[in-house]
Amino acid sequence: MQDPVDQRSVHLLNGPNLNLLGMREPEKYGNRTLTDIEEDCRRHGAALGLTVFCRQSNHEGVLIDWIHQARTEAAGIIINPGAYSHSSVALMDALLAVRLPVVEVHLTNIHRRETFRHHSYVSLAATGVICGLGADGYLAALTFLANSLGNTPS
Ligand code: CA2
Repeated sequence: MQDPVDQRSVHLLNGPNLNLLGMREPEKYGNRTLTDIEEDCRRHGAALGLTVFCRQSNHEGVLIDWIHQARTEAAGIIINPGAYSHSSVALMDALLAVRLPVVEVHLTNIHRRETFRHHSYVSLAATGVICGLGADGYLAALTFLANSLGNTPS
């Protein structure tokens, strides 16, 4: 029999090009590297009683495999799908299939940017969407999941 899902585990997934954070276009995406942001998320998650597993990929299929993996290992998903938000029906289908709480995060306010960024397929599978708050958006997503999963710090 499969192990029960760890109700305190959250998988944080970042999509294409987000490995470049802090190295290019700081005026748009900020100075912090993805490693900095992931460390903050693990620390904030721990204070909320959550274990946060962080991964980034530039490949759609890899992200889909990780979403499937979250089905049996995580209580919730936080995902910044990058540009795949605006194109990937496959990511949307994967997120719908796993039936977990999903928070979609964008560093920038996608509604103040080019028209093609205004629509996200992933939003159709998300419990909620946070955009425009920079890296704080990930922390807000963790706070939401901790509250909705009923976790308390140990
Ligand atoms: O605002 C966001 O978080 C986005 O998901 C970022 C994506 C963009 O395609 C989405 O429309 C909104 C782009 C990620 C690119 O990341 C970079 C980071 C540093 C330097 C260059 C790109």
